[in-house]
Amino acid sequence: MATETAEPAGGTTAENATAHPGHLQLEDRIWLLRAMLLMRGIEERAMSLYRQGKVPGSFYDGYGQEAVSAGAAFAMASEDRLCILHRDLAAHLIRGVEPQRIFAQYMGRADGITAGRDGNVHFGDWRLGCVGMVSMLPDMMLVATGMAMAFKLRGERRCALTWFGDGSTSRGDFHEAMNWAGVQKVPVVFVLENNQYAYSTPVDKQFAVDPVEHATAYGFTGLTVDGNDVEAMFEATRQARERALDGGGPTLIEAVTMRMHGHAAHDDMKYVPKELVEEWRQRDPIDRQEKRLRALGVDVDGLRASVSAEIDAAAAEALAGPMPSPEGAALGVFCEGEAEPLGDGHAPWSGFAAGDVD
Ligand SMILES: Cc1ncc(C[n+]2csc(CCOP(=O)(O)OP(=O)(O)O)c2C)c(N)n1
Ligand SMILES: [Mg+2]
Repeated sequence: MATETAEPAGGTTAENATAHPGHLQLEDRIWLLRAMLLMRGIEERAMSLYRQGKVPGSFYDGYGQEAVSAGAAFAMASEDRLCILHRDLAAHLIRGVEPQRIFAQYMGRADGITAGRDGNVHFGDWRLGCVGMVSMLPDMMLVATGMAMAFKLRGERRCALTWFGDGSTSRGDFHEAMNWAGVQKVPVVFVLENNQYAYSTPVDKQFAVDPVEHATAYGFTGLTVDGNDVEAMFEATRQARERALDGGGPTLIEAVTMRMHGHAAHDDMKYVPKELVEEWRQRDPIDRQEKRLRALGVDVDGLRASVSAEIDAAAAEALAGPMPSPEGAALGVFCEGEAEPLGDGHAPWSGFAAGDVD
C-alpha cells in the first residue's frame, strides 16, 4: 500500500531519448504523438474560431497537458468506461470521436456530440464508452466509482477511469469517491491532473500535503507520474488497469504537469509567474515525444503535415455544417423509454489486439 514515486517532472534528454517503450510498439508511440498533435492543433484552431465569435461561451484548452489524457486513454480497452474532463481532448480522439464532430461541438452545431445542448467542452460520446461531462467538480469521480462498482458486482473484467484537477481535491466529493473506492476495492483509476493551478489558486493554497498521499490514507495505491511524458502516463495507467482488473482496487495517479494557458480564453493568467511557464515550456510533452521518434527515424514532419491537413478539413466541414433547429432543442435532453447502454470505444493500443496483458 506504499505510495510509489515513478519519476519526477522533467527528465534529462538522455531519459527522453530512451523513454519507456515497454509494452509500446513503434506504431503505438506514433499514435500517442499523433493524438497529442491533433489535440493541440484542434484546440489552437478552436481558440481562433472563438476569437472570431464562432464558439459560444468561453473556451478551455489543455495546451501543454496533452500527455495526461493521451497516455491514460491509450491504456483503456474498448469495454472500459471513461469520464473525461475539460482539458482532456486527446481522450475523446483516442476513443474515436472525429475532429469534425469536436469542432461542431465547440460551435454548437447540429453535428456536435450534444448538438448545441451543452457547453462547448461538456460532452462525452456515450456510444464510445464515454460519459457526458458533469460540470460540477469532481462529480465524475463519483460517476466513475459507481460504474466500477457495477463492474465489480457483475463480475466483469473491466474498469472505469476519470480525470480531475488539483482543485477537486478540496471538495467533499473527492473524499467520498476515494473512500468508497478504497473500501469496496472497485476497479477504478483516478487521474489527478496536477497542473499547479485551479483557476487562480496555486497548489500551495490548495493542499498542505502532496495529494498522492490521499491514496494511502484511503487504503490504495498512489503514485506520482511525470504528466508531460506520454509514455510514462501510458505505462502507469496500463499497470493501474491491470491492478484494477486483478481485484487490486483503485489507483490514484498524480500526473504532474502545468496549465500553460489561462483557466479559459478570458483569463490572461497574470497571477502566474512568467518564469514558471517558461520553465515548463522546456518540458513540452509534444517536443519530448517528437525527439524520441525522430531519434528512431520517424518522419515527424510528415506526421505533422498530415495532422494539420486533417484539422483543416475537419474545421471546414464543421463550419459548413448546419446549426441545430430550434424545434429540436428539448429533444434528447431526458431519457424517453428504455435507456440505451453505453457503447464500446476505440482502443488503438496494439497490446489489446496482441493480448499483451500481464
Ligand atoms: C463545484 C464546482 N465549483 C466551481 C466550478 C467552476 N470551475 C470550473 S473549472 C474550475 C477550476 C478547477 O481547477 P482544477 O480542478 O485544478 O482543474 P483545472 O481547471 O486546473 O484543470 C472551477 C473553479 C465547478 N465547475 N464546480
Ligand atoms: Mg488545476
